[in-house]
Amino acid sequence: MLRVRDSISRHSTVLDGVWNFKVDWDNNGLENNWAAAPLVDPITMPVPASYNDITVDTKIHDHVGYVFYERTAFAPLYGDDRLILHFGSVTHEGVVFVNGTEVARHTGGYLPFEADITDYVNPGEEFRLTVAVDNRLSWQTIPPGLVTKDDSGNDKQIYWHDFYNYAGIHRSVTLYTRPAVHVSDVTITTGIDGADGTVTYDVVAEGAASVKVRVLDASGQEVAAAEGAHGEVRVENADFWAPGHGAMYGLEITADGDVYVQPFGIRTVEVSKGQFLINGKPFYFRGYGRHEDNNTVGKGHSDALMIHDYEIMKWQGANSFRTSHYPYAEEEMDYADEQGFVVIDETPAVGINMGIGGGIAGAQGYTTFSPDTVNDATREVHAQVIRDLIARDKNHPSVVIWSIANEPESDTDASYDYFKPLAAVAREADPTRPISYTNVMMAPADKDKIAELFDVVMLNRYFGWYLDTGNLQDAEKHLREELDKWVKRLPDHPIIFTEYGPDTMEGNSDFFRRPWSEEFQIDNIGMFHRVFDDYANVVGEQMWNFADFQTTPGIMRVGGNKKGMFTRDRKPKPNAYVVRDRWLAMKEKLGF
Ligand code: GCB
Repeated sequence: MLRVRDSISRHSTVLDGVWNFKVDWDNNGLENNWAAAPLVDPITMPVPASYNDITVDTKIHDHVGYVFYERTAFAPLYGDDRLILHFGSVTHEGVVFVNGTEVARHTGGYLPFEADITDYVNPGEEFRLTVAVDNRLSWQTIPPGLVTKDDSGNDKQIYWHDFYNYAGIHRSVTLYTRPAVHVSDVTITTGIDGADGTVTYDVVAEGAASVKVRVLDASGQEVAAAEGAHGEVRVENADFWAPGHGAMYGLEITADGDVYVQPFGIRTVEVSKGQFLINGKPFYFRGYGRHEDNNTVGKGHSDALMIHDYEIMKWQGANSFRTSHYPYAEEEMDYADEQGFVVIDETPAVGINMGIGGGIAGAQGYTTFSPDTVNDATREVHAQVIRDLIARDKNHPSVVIWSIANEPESDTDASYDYFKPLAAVAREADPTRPISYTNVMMAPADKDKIAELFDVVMLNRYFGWYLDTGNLQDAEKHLREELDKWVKRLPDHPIIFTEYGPDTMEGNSDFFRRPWSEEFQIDNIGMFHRVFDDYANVVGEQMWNFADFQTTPGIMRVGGNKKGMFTRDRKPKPNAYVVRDRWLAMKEKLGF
Protein backbone atom coordinates (compact mmCIF):
# COMPACT_ATOMS: atom_id res chain seq x y z
CA MET A 1 0.00 0.00 0.00
CA LEU A 2 1.33 3.42 -0.96
CA ARG A 3 2.19 5.87 1.77
CA VAL A 4 -0.02 8.96 1.83
CA ARG A 5 1.77 11.81 0.04
CA ASP A 6 0.46 15.14 -1.12
CA SER A 7 0.88 16.23 -4.74
CA ILE A 8 -0.81 18.47 -7.24
CA SER A 9 -3.59 15.86 -7.45
CA ARG A 10 -3.69 14.63 -3.84
CA HIS A 11 -4.46 16.59 -0.68
CA SER A 12 -4.38 15.19 2.82
CA THR A 13 -5.62 16.25 6.23
CA VAL A 14 -4.22 14.53 9.30
CA LEU A 15 -6.94 13.68 11.80
CA ASP A 16 -4.65 13.27 14.81
CA GLY A 17 -5.54 15.02 18.03
CA VAL A 18 -7.93 14.56 20.91
CA TRP A 19 -10.69 12.08 20.14
CA ASN A 20 -13.66 10.84 22.16
CA PHE A 21 -13.15 7.44 23.75
CA LYS A 22 -15.24 4.87 25.53
CA VAL A 23 -14.41 1.40 26.80
CA ASP A 24 -16.82 -1.30 25.67
CA TRP A 25 -16.81 -3.10 29.03
CA ASP A 26 -19.18 -5.88 27.93
CA ASN A 27 -17.80 -6.14 24.41
CA ASN A 28 -21.24 -5.68 22.90
CA GLY A 29 -20.88 -2.19 21.39
CA LEU A 30 -20.88 -3.58 17.85
CA GLU A 31 -24.08 -5.59 18.40
CA ASN A 32 -25.69 -2.61 20.11
CA ASN A 33 -24.68 -0.37 17.21
CA TRP A 34 -22.80 2.19 19.28
CA ALA A 35 -21.55 3.77 16.08
CA ALA A 36 -25.11 4.78 15.06
CA ALA A 37 -25.03 7.81 17.36
CA PRO A 38 -22.41 9.90 19.18
CA LEU A 39 -20.82 8.00 22.05
CA VAL A 40 -22.60 8.55 25.37
CA ASP A 41 -20.41 10.05 28.14
CA PRO A 42 -17.09 9.56 26.40
CA ILE A 43 -13.75 10.51 27.92
CA THR A 44 -10.94 12.03 25.86
CA MET A 45 -8.03 10.13 24.31
CA PRO A 46 -5.07 11.26 22.22
CA VAL A 47 -4.48 9.87 18.73
CA PRO A 48 -1.98 8.47 17.97
CA ALA A 49 -1.16 6.68 21.24
CA SER A 50 -1.82 3.46 23.08
CA TYR A 51 -4.73 4.11 25.41
CA ASN A 52 -3.38 1.85 28.19
CA ASP A 53 -1.12 4.29 30.05
CA ILE A 54 -2.95 7.55 29.32
CA THR A 55 -5.38 7.30 32.23
CA VAL A 56 -4.42 5.92 35.63
CA ASP A 57 -7.41 3.61 35.70
CA THR A 58 -6.33 -0.03 36.08
CA LYS A 59 -9.56 -1.27 34.53
CA ILE A 60 -8.93 0.69 31.34
CA HIS A 61 -5.27 -0.34 31.36
CA ASP A 62 -6.17 -4.02 31.63
CA HIS A 63 -9.33 -4.11 29.51
CA VAL A 64 -9.59 -7.12 27.20
CA GLY A 65 -11.67 -6.45 24.09
CA TYR A 66 -13.18 -3.42 22.39
CA VAL A 67 -12.80 0.28 22.96
CA PHE A 68 -14.45 2.93 20.79
CA TYR A 69 -12.82 6.07 19.41
CA GLU A 70 -14.79 8.87 17.80
CA ARG A 71 -14.38 12.31 16.26
CA THR A 72 -15.95 14.48 13.59
CA ALA A 73 -14.20 15.69 10.46
CA PHE A 74 -15.02 17.74 7.40
CA ALA A 75 -15.30 16.20 3.98
CA PRO A 76 -13.65 18.68 1.61
CA LEU A 77 -15.13 19.64 -1.75
CA TYR A 78 -13.45 16.85 -3.63
CA GLY A 79 -15.22 17.14 -7.00
CA ASP A 80 -14.77 13.97 -9.04
CA ASP A 81 -11.97 12.69 -6.79
CA ARG A 82 -12.28 9.90 -4.28
CA LEU A 83 -12.00 10.52 -0.55
CA ILE A 84 -9.88 7.99 1.32
CA LEU A 85 -9.29 7.34 5.02
CA HIS A 86 -5.85 5.93 5.81
CA PHE A 87 -4.96 4.33 9.14
CA GLY A 88 -1.25 3.81 9.82
CA SER A 89 -2.12 1.11 12.35
CA VAL A 90 -4.92 0.11 14.68
CA THR A 91 -3.93 -2.56 17.18
CA HIS A 92 -5.04 -5.29 16.69
CA GLU A 93 -8.39 -4.99 14.92
CA GLY A 94 -10.14 -1.86 13.72
CA VAL A 95 -13.76 -1.56 12.60
CA VAL A 96 -14.33 1.82 11.00
CA PHE A 97 -17.70 3.56 10.69
CA VAL A 98 -18.64 6.76 8.88
CA ASN A 99 -21.93 8.24 10.10
CA GLY A 100 -22.75 4.82 11.54
CA THR A 101 -22.03 2.78 8.40
CA GLU A 102 -19.18 0.29 8.48
CA VAL A 103 -16.59 1.21 5.85
CA ALA A 104 -13.60 -0.96 6.79
CA ARG A 105 -12.59 -3.85 9.03
CA HIS A 106 -8.94 -4.77 9.40
CA THR A 107 -7.13 -7.29 11.56
CA GLY A 108 -3.41 -7.04 12.16
CA GLY A 109 -2.15 -4.35 14.48
CA TYR A 110 1.01 -3.10 12.78
CA LEU A 111 0.19 -2.46 9.14
CA PRO A 112 -1.85 0.23 7.39
CA PHE A 113 -5.28 -0.05 5.83
CA GLU A 114 -7.63 2.26 3.96
CA ALA A 115 -11.29 2.88 3.29
CA ASP A 116 -12.80 4.71 0.34
CA ILE A 117 -15.51 6.80 2.01
CA THR A 118 -16.57 8.87 -0.99
CA ASP A 119 -20.03 7.36 -1.07
CA TYR A 120 -20.65 7.77 2.66
CA VAL A 121 -20.13 11.51 3.09
CA ASN A 122 -21.33 14.74 1.51
CA PRO A 123 -18.71 17.14 0.13
CA GLY A 124 -18.33 20.15 2.39
CA GLU A 125 -20.18 18.55 5.28
CA GLU A 126 -19.09 17.25 8.64
CA PHE A 127 -19.22 13.52 9.27
CA ARG A 128 -18.81 11.30 12.33
CA LEU A 129 -15.94 8.86 12.33
CA THR A 130 -16.11 5.98 14.81
CA VAL A 131 -13.45 3.31 15.22
CA ALA A 132 -13.98 0.19 17.32
CA VAL A 133 -10.59 -1.21 18.37
CA ASP A 134 -10.12 -4.76 19.64
CA ASN A 135 -6.91 -5.73 21.46
CA ARG A 136 -7.58 -9.49 21.54
CA LEU A 137 -5.19 -12.02 20.06
CA SER A 138 -6.11 -15.55 19.10
CA TRP A 139 -4.45 -18.62 17.63
CA GLN A 140 -5.29 -17.22 14.23
CA THR A 141 -3.79 -13.78 14.67
CA ILE A 142 -0.20 -12.72 14.06
CA PRO A 143 1.14 -12.50 16.71
CA PRO A 144 -0.86 -15.33 18.26
CA GLY A 145 -2.48 -15.24 21.68
CA LEU A 146 -5.38 -16.70 23.61
CA VAL A 147 -8.16 -15.20 25.71
CA THR A 148 -9.06 -17.33 28.73
CA LYS A 149 -10.76 -16.63 32.06
CA ASP A 150 -9.04 -16.28 35.39
CA ASP A 151 -10.49 -18.06 38.43
CA SER A 152 -12.57 -14.99 39.22
CA GLY A 153 -14.23 -15.13 35.82
CA ASN A 154 -12.39 -12.19 34.27
CA ASP A 155 -11.11 -12.32 30.72
CA LYS A 156 -7.39 -12.81 30.57
CA GLN A 157 -5.24 -12.29 27.47
CA ILE A 158 -2.35 -14.71 27.18
CA TYR A 159 0.38 -14.24 24.59
CA TRP A 160 3.84 -15.62 23.98
CA HIS A 161 5.84 -12.52 23.33
CA ASP A 162 7.84 -10.42 25.75
CA PHE A 163 6.39 -6.96 25.26
CA TYR A 164 3.23 -5.40 26.60
CA ASN A 165 0.08 -5.79 24.53
CA TYR A 166 -0.43 -2.07 23.98
CA ALA A 167 -3.53 -1.18 21.99
CA GLY A 168 -5.27 1.72 20.36
CA ILE A 169 -4.87 3.91 17.30
CA HIS A 170 -1.09 3.86 17.20
CA ARG A 171 -0.32 5.80 14.06
CA SER A 172 -1.75 8.77 12.21
CA VAL A 173 -5.23 8.77 10.71
CA THR A 174 -5.30 10.67 7.43
CA LEU A 175 -8.10 11.77 5.16
CA TYR A 176 -7.00 12.37 1.60
CA THR A 177 -8.30 12.94 -1.88
CA ARG A 178 -7.03 11.27 -5.02
CA PRO A 179 -8.34 11.00 -8.58
CA ALA A 180 -10.58 8.03 -9.40
CA VAL A 181 -7.98 6.88 -11.92
CA HIS A 182 -4.81 6.87 -9.88
CA VAL A 183 -1.49 5.29 -9.14
CA SER A 184 -2.24 2.47 -6.71
CA ASP A 185 1.17 0.79 -6.56
CA VAL A 186 4.72 0.99 -7.81
CA THR A 187 7.67 -1.35 -7.44
CA ILE A 188 11.13 0.05 -7.98
CA THR A 189 14.26 -2.07 -8.15
CA THR A 190 17.70 -0.68 -8.70
CA GLY A 191 21.08 -1.79 -9.97
CA ILE A 192 24.55 -0.34 -10.28
CA ASP A 193 26.43 -0.20 -13.57
CA GLY A 194 29.75 1.54 -13.09
CA ALA A 195 28.96 5.11 -12.08
CA ASP A 196 25.36 4.81 -13.31
CA GLY A 197 22.25 3.55 -11.58
CA THR A 198 19.65 1.42 -13.33
CA VAL A 199 16.08 1.87 -12.19
CA THR A 200 13.40 -0.64 -13.10
CA TYR A 201 9.87 0.45 -12.33
CA ASP A 202 6.48 -1.18 -12.47
CA VAL A 203 3.45 1.07 -11.94
CA VAL A 204 -0.12 -0.05 -11.29
CA ALA A 205 -2.65 2.58 -12.38
CA GLU A 206 -5.82 0.85 -13.41
CA GLY A 207 -7.72 2.52 -16.23
CA ALA A 208 -5.02 5.12 -16.93
CA ALA A 209 -4.67 5.98 -20.63
CA SER A 210 -1.12 7.22 -20.16
CA VAL A 211 1.64 6.71 -17.61
CA LYS A 212 4.82 8.80 -17.57
CA VAL A 213 7.68 8.79 -15.11
CA ARG A 214 10.48 11.20 -14.28
CA VAL A 215 13.36 10.52 -11.92
CA LEU A 216 14.05 13.57 -9.78
CA ASP A 217 17.23 14.09 -7.81
CA ALA A 218 17.38 15.51 -4.29
CA SER A 219 17.07 19.07 -5.60
CA GLY A 220 14.03 18.20 -7.73
CA GLN A 221 15.91 18.22 -11.07
CA GLU A 222 14.89 15.65 -13.67
CA VAL A 223 17.70 13.16 -14.27
CA ALA A 224 15.82 10.55 -16.33
CA ALA A 225 12.37 10.07 -17.83
CA ALA A 226 10.29 7.43 -19.60
CA GLU A 227 6.80 6.63 -20.80
CA GLY A 228 4.70 3.59 -19.99
CA ALA A 229 3.76 1.77 -16.81
CA HIS A 230 6.81 -0.50 -16.87
CA GLY A 231 10.34 0.10 -17.90
CA GLU A 232 13.91 0.80 -17.04
CA VAL A 233 15.74 4.12 -16.93
CA ARG A 234 19.37 4.96 -16.34
CA VAL A 235 20.59 7.61 -13.94
CA GLU A 236 24.02 8.73 -15.03
CA ASN A 237 26.64 9.42 -12.39
CA ALA A 238 24.16 8.42 -9.72
CA ASP A 239 24.46 9.30 -6.06
CA PHE A 240 24.12 5.82 -4.60
CA TRP A 241 22.28 5.20 -1.35
CA ALA A 242 24.68 3.61 1.14
CA PRO A 243 24.92 3.02 4.89
CA GLY A 244 25.44 6.44 6.46
CA HIS A 245 24.57 8.16 3.17
CA GLY A 246 20.82 8.55 2.71
CA ALA A 247 20.89 9.66 -0.93
CA MET A 248 17.32 9.59 -2.21
CA TYR A 249 15.65 10.10 -5.56
CA GLY A 250 11.97 10.48 -6.37
CA LEU A 251 10.09 8.65 -9.11
CA GLU A 252 7.42 11.12 -10.19
CA ILE A 253 4.61 9.13 -11.75
CA THR A 254 1.90 10.82 -13.80
CA ALA A 255 -1.05 8.58 -14.60
CA ASP A 256 -3.65 10.63 -16.45
CA GLY A 257 -4.53 13.32 -13.90
CA ASP A 258 -2.82 11.75 -10.90
CA VAL A 259 0.71 12.58 -9.79
CA TYR A 260 2.52 10.54 -7.15
CA VAL A 261 6.17 10.83 -6.18
CA GLN A 262 7.69 7.64 -4.80
CA PRO A 263 11.02 8.14 -3.00
CA PHE A 264 13.69 5.50 -3.61
CA GLY A 265 17.44 5.01 -3.35
CA ILE A 266 19.81 3.34 -5.79
CA ARG A 267 21.71 0.50 -4.15
CA THR A 268 22.22 -3.24 -4.32
CA VAL A 269 22.06 -5.94 -1.64
CA GLU A 270 23.54 -9.40 -1.89
CA VAL A 271 24.72 -12.32 0.19
CA SER A 272 27.95 -13.91 -1.00
CA LYS A 273 30.49 -16.27 0.54
CA GLY A 274 29.48 -15.63 4.12
CA GLN A 275 29.40 -11.85 3.67
CA PHE A 276 26.57 -9.33 3.46
CA LEU A 277 27.19 -6.93 0.60
CA ILE A 278 25.63 -3.50 0.10
CA ASN A 279 26.67 -1.95 -3.23
CA GLY A 280 29.12 -4.82 -3.56
CA LYS A 281 30.97 -3.98 -0.33
CA PRO A 282 30.92 -6.04 2.88
CA PHE A 283 28.63 -4.48 5.47
CA TYR A 284 28.85 -5.00 9.24
CA PHE A 285 25.61 -4.34 11.18
CA ARG A 286 26.03 -2.34 14.41
CA GLY A 287 22.91 -1.60 16.38
CA TYR A 288 20.01 -3.07 18.24
CA GLY A 289 16.66 -4.70 18.23
CA ARG A 290 14.27 -1.92 19.18
CA HIS A 291 10.66 -1.48 20.27
CA GLU A 292 8.08 1.18 19.66
CA ASP A 293 7.67 1.85 23.37
CA ASN A 294 7.30 4.88 25.58
CA ASN A 295 6.19 5.65 29.13
CA THR A 296 3.10 7.62 28.21
CA VAL A 297 2.16 6.95 24.61
CA GLY A 298 3.03 3.23 24.63
CA LYS A 299 3.30 2.20 21.00
CA GLY A 300 1.97 5.49 19.64
CA HIS A 301 4.17 7.03 16.98
CA SER A 302 5.73 10.41 17.75
CA ASP A 303 8.17 12.21 15.45
CA ALA A 304 9.85 13.74 18.51
CA LEU A 305 10.57 10.37 20.10
CA MET A 306 11.65 8.93 16.76
CA ILE A 307 14.17 11.65 16.01
CA HIS A 308 15.48 11.54 19.57
CA ASP A 309 16.12 7.80 19.21
CA TYR A 310 18.00 8.35 15.96
CA GLU A 311 20.11 11.06 17.52
CA ILE A 312 21.06 8.63 20.30
CA MET A 313 21.78 5.82 17.83
CA LYS A 314 24.02 8.14 15.83
CA TRP A 315 25.77 9.35 18.99
CA GLN A 316 26.60 5.74 19.70
CA GLY A 317 27.90 4.92 16.26
CA ALA A 318 25.10 2.51 15.33
CA ASN A 319 24.34 2.03 11.65
CA SER A 320 21.36 -0.35 11.75
CA PHE A 321 18.46 -1.82 13.70
CA ARG A 322 15.81 -4.51 13.46
CA THR A 323 12.12 -3.61 13.66
CA SER A 324 11.68 -6.19 16.40
CA HIS A 325 9.00 -7.56 16.58
CA TYR A 326 6.60 -5.95 14.11
CA PRO A 327 6.59 -3.43 11.27
CA TYR A 328 7.30 0.08 12.57
CA ALA A 329 5.50 3.27 11.58
CA GLU A 330 5.90 4.39 7.97
CA GLU A 331 7.51 7.60 9.28
CA GLU A 332 10.28 5.42 10.77
CA MET A 333 10.99 3.78 7.46
CA ASP A 334 11.20 7.09 5.59
CA TYR A 335 13.51 8.44 8.26
CA ALA A 336 15.78 5.40 8.10
CA ASP A 337 16.11 5.94 4.34
CA GLU A 338 16.99 9.60 4.76
CA GLN A 339 19.43 9.00 7.60
CA GLY A 340 21.19 6.13 5.82
CA PHE A 341 20.26 3.57 8.48
CA VAL A 342 20.16 -0.10 7.51
CA VAL A 343 17.01 -1.96 8.57
CA ILE A 344 16.13 -5.60 9.13
CA ASP A 345 12.37 -5.41 8.61
CA GLU A 346 10.36 -7.87 10.70
CA THR A 347 6.78 -9.13 10.48
CA PRO A 348 4.69 -9.30 13.67
CA ALA A 349 5.17 -13.09 13.77
CA VAL A 350 6.55 -13.29 17.30
CA GLY A 351 5.71 -15.93 19.89
CA ILE A 352 5.07 -18.84 17.52
CA ASN A 353 6.88 -21.06 19.94
CA MET A 354 5.28 -22.85 22.85
CA GLY A 355 8.63 -24.33 23.88
CA ILE A 356 10.10 -21.12 25.26
CA GLY A 357 10.48 -21.55 29.03
CA GLY A 358 7.74 -20.18 31.27
CA GLY A 359 8.68 -16.88 32.78
CA ILE A 360 10.14 -15.27 29.69
CA ALA A 361 6.89 -15.29 27.86
CA GLY A 362 4.23 -16.57 30.26
CA ALA A 363 1.86 -19.53 30.12
CA GLN A 364 2.96 -22.68 28.32
CA GLY A 365 1.59 -26.17 27.92
CA TYR A 366 0.53 -26.04 24.28
CA THR A 367 1.81 -27.64 21.11
CA THR A 368 2.94 -24.90 18.73
CA PHE A 369 1.72 -26.37 15.44
CA SER A 370 -1.54 -28.33 15.64
CA PRO A 371 -5.07 -28.09 14.26
CA ASP A 372 -6.15 -26.37 17.51
CA THR A 373 -3.25 -23.96 17.88
CA VAL A 374 -1.06 -22.44 15.16
CA ASN A 375 -2.65 -24.09 12.13
CA ASP A 376 -3.17 -23.72 8.37
CA ALA A 377 -5.42 -20.72 8.90
CA THR A 378 -2.72 -19.03 10.99
CA ARG A 379 -0.22 -19.74 8.26
CA GLU A 380 -2.49 -18.05 5.72
CA VAL A 381 -2.66 -14.96 7.96
CA HIS A 382 1.12 -15.11 8.36
CA ALA A 383 1.54 -15.33 4.57
CA GLN A 384 -0.70 -12.29 4.09
CA VAL A 385 1.23 -10.32 6.69
CA ILE A 386 4.48 -11.08 4.83
CA ARG A 387 2.91 -9.90 1.56
CA ASP A 388 1.48 -6.77 3.17
CA LEU A 389 4.76 -5.85 4.85
CA ILE A 390 6.68 -6.26 1.62
CA ALA A 391 4.02 -4.33 -0.29
CA ARG A 392 4.38 -1.47 2.20
CA ASP A 393 8.17 -1.37 2.52
CA LYS A 394 9.56 -2.73 -0.77
CA ASN A 395 10.76 0.65 -2.04
CA HIS A 396 12.80 1.57 1.04
CA PRO A 397 16.53 1.34 0.32
CA SER A 398 17.13 1.08 4.09
CA VAL A 399 15.43 -2.33 4.18
CA VAL A 400 17.98 -5.03 3.39
CA ILE A 401 16.54 -8.20 4.96
CA TRP A 402 12.99 -9.45 5.54
CA SER A 403 12.74 -11.20 8.90
CA ILE A 404 9.62 -13.30 8.59
CA ALA A 405 9.44 -14.41 12.25
CA ASN A 406 11.11 -13.93 15.62
CA GLU A 407 12.21 -17.07 17.48
CA PRO A 408 9.61 -19.43 16.09
CA GLU A 409 9.72 -23.13 16.85
CA SER A 410 12.23 -24.35 14.26
CA ASP A 411 13.44 -27.73 15.48
CA THR A 412 10.49 -29.91 14.45
CA ASP A 413 9.21 -31.36 11.18
CA ALA A 414 6.02 -29.38 11.74
CA SER A 415 8.05 -26.16 11.78
CA TYR A 416 9.65 -27.06 8.45
CA ASP A 417 6.22 -27.72 6.94
CA TYR A 418 5.00 -24.40 8.29
CA PHE A 419 7.94 -22.29 7.11
CA LYS A 420 8.75 -23.82 3.73
CA PRO A 421 5.74 -22.21 2.00
CA LEU A 422 6.21 -18.95 3.91
CA ALA A 423 9.81 -18.59 2.75
CA ALA A 424 8.47 -19.07 -0.79
CA VAL A 425 5.84 -16.37 -0.23
CA ALA A 426 8.53 -13.91 0.85
CA ARG A 427 10.75 -14.74 -2.12
CA GLU A 428 7.90 -14.39 -4.55
CA ALA A 429 6.84 -11.06 -3.06
CA ASP A 430 10.42 -9.76 -3.24
CA PRO A 431 13.01 -11.66 -5.26
CA THR A 432 15.60 -8.93 -4.62
CA ARG A 433 16.26 -9.07 -0.88
CA PRO A 434 17.69 -11.79 1.38
CA ILE A 435 15.20 -13.36 3.79
CA SER A 436 15.68 -14.70 7.28
CA TYR A 437 14.12 -15.29 10.72
CA THR A 438 15.68 -14.97 14.15
CA ASN A 439 16.69 -18.29 15.57
CA VAL A 440 15.98 -19.15 19.22
CA MET A 441 18.57 -20.60 21.63
CA MET A 442 16.74 -23.90 21.95
CA ALA A 443 17.21 -24.60 18.25
CA PRO A 444 20.99 -24.42 17.73
CA ALA A 445 22.76 -25.60 14.58
CA ASP A 446 22.35 -29.30 15.37
CA LYS A 447 18.60 -29.01 16.10
CA ASP A 448 17.20 -26.29 13.85
CA LYS A 449 15.49 -27.65 10.72
CA ILE A 450 14.70 -24.54 8.72
CA ALA A 451 17.88 -22.46 8.32
CA GLU A 452 18.49 -23.71 4.76
CA LEU A 453 15.24 -22.09 3.65
CA PHE A 454 16.82 -18.69 4.33
CA ASP A 455 19.84 -16.61 3.27
CA VAL A 456 21.20 -15.22 6.52
CA VAL A 457 21.55 -16.84 9.96
CA MET A 458 20.20 -14.49 12.61
CA LEU A 459 20.85 -15.62 16.18
CA ASN A 460 19.26 -14.49 19.44
CA ARG A 461 21.62 -15.74 22.16
CA TYR A 462 21.68 -15.26 25.91
CA PHE A 463 24.82 -17.08 27.05
CA GLY A 464 25.74 -15.76 30.48
CA TRP A 465 22.15 -14.75 31.15
CA TYR A 466 19.44 -17.39 30.62
CA LEU A 467 22.18 -20.02 30.25
CA ASP A 468 25.43 -20.10 32.25
CA THR A 469 23.98 -17.27 34.33
CA GLY A 470 26.84 -15.12 35.60
CA ASN A 471 29.52 -17.56 34.39
CA LEU A 472 31.12 -15.80 31.47
CA GLN A 473 33.90 -18.33 31.04
CA ASP A 474 31.41 -21.11 30.33
CA ALA A 475 29.22 -18.70 28.39
CA GLU A 476 32.09 -17.85 26.05
CA LYS A 477 32.99 -21.52 25.60
CA HIS A 478 29.41 -22.45 24.71
CA LEU A 479 28.99 -19.49 22.40
CA ARG A 480 32.13 -20.45 20.48
CA GLU A 481 31.09 -24.11 20.30
CA GLU A 482 27.74 -23.13 18.89
CA LEU A 483 29.17 -20.70 16.36
CA ASP A 484 31.58 -23.36 15.13
CA LYS A 485 28.60 -25.60 14.40
CA TRP A 486 26.73 -22.92 12.46
CA VAL A 487 29.77 -22.10 10.34
CA LYS A 488 30.27 -25.78 9.62
CA ARG A 489 26.64 -26.29 8.67
CA LEU A 490 26.24 -23.15 6.55
CA PRO A 491 29.73 -21.89 5.59
CA ASP A 492 28.37 -19.44 2.99
CA HIS A 493 25.70 -17.88 5.18
CA PRO A 494 26.51 -14.63 6.93
CA ILE A 495 25.61 -14.64 10.63
CA ILE A 496 24.08 -11.66 12.43
CA PHE A 497 23.57 -11.64 16.19
CA THR A 498 20.13 -10.10 16.44
CA GLU A 499 19.85 -10.38 20.25
CA TYR A 500 22.29 -10.75 23.15
CA GLY A 501 22.78 -9.12 26.52
CA PRO A 502 21.56 -9.31 30.10
CA ASP A 503 18.87 -7.47 32.04
CA THR A 504 20.59 -4.54 33.73
CA MET A 505 19.06 -2.50 36.50
CA GLU A 506 19.95 1.16 36.14
CA GLY A 507 22.06 2.28 39.12
CA ASN A 508 22.74 -1.27 40.34
CA SER A 509 26.51 -1.10 40.64
CA ASP A 510 28.43 -4.10 41.98
CA PHE A 511 32.10 -4.74 42.91
CA PHE A 512 31.48 -8.41 42.13
CA ARG A 513 30.07 -7.63 38.69
CA ARG A 514 27.11 -9.98 39.14
CA PRO A 515 24.04 -10.42 36.90
CA TRP A 516 21.64 -7.45 36.90
CA SER A 517 24.51 -5.04 37.63
CA GLU A 518 25.73 -2.36 35.24
CA GLU A 519 29.18 -3.95 35.38
CA PHE A 520 27.81 -7.31 34.30
CA GLN A 521 26.20 -5.78 31.22
CA ILE A 522 29.61 -4.41 30.23
CA ASP A 523 31.28 -7.79 30.80
CA ASN A 524 28.61 -9.88 29.11
CA ILE A 525 28.29 -7.70 26.02
CA GLY A 526 32.09 -7.36 25.90
CA MET A 527 32.44 -11.16 25.89
CA PHE A 528 30.07 -11.45 22.92
CA HIS A 529 31.96 -8.77 21.02
CA ARG A 530 35.29 -10.49 21.65
CA VAL A 531 33.87 -13.69 20.16
CA PHE A 532 32.28 -11.95 17.17
CA ASP A 533 35.65 -10.48 16.25
CA ASP A 534 37.08 -13.98 15.83
CA TYR A 535 34.52 -15.15 13.24
CA ALA A 536 34.62 -13.91 9.64
CA ASN A 537 31.03 -15.06 9.07
CA VAL A 538 29.70 -12.88 11.88
CA VAL A 539 28.67 -9.75 10.01
CA GLY A 540 26.59 -7.99 12.58
CA GLU A 541 25.87 -7.22 16.20
CA GLN A 542 22.45 -5.92 17.18
CA MET A 543 22.23 -6.17 20.94
CA TRP A 544 18.98 -6.56 22.86
CA ASN A 545 17.56 -3.97 23.32
CA PHE A 546 18.06 -0.34 22.37
CA ALA A 547 16.12 0.71 25.49
CA ASP A 548 14.29 -0.85 28.44
CA PHE A 549 10.65 -1.51 27.55
CA GLN A 550 7.31 -2.51 29.01
CA THR A 551 6.29 -6.18 29.25
CA THR A 552 3.60 -8.21 30.96
CA PRO A 553 4.29 -8.39 34.70
CA GLY A 554 6.30 -11.43 35.76
CA ILE A 555 8.89 -12.66 38.21
CA MET A 556 11.61 -12.26 35.56
CA ARG A 557 10.74 -8.65 34.84
CA VAL A 558 11.19 -5.61 37.08
CA GLY A 559 8.86 -2.95 35.74
CA GLY A 560 9.51 -4.34 32.29
CA ASN A 561 12.46 -5.74 30.40
CA LYS A 562 15.73 -4.12 31.48
CA LYS A 563 18.08 -5.29 28.74
CA GLY A 564 18.30 -1.79 27.29
CA MET A 565 21.53 -0.09 26.31
CA PHE A 566 19.52 2.91 27.51
CA THR A 567 16.81 3.20 30.14
CA ARG A 568 13.20 3.50 29.11
CA ASP A 569 13.53 7.28 29.24
CA ARG A 570 16.73 7.08 27.16
CA LYS A 571 19.44 7.64 29.74
CA PRO A 572 22.71 5.82 28.95
CA LYS A 573 23.69 2.90 31.16
CA PRO A 574 27.50 2.72 31.67
CA ASN A 575 27.73 0.00 29.00
CA ALA A 576 26.48 2.51 26.42
CA TYR A 577 29.80 4.39 26.64
CA VAL A 578 31.87 1.22 26.31
CA VAL A 579 29.95 0.10 23.22
CA ARG A 580 30.13 3.62 21.84
CA ASP A 581 33.93 3.48 21.91
CA ARG A 582 33.87 0.20 20.01
CA TRP A 583 31.34 1.31 17.43
CA LEU A 584 32.90 4.69 16.77
CA ALA A 585 36.27 2.99 16.26
CA MET A 586 34.65 0.56 13.79
CA LYS A 587 32.92 3.43 12.03
CA GLU A 588 36.20 5.28 11.74
CA LYS A 589 37.89 2.22 10.27
CA LEU A 590 35.11 1.23 7.85
CA GLY A 591 33.90 4.69 6.95
CA PHE A 592 30.20 4.20 7.89
C1 GCB B 1 14.05 -13.05 23.25
C2 GCB B 1 12.95 -12.38 22.51
C3 GCB B 1 12.69 -10.97 23.00
C4 GCB B 1 12.78 -10.93 24.51
C5 GCB B 1 14.17 -11.36 24.92
C6 GCB B 1 14.37 -11.38 26.44
O1 GCB B 1 14.63 -13.98 22.84
O2 GCB B 1 13.11 -12.39 21.13
O3 GCB B 1 11.43 -10.56 22.56
O4 GCB B 1 12.45 -9.68 25.03
O5 GCB B 1 14.42 -12.65 24.47
O6 GCB B 1 14.75 -10.34 26.98
O7 GCB B 1 14.12 -12.40 27.06
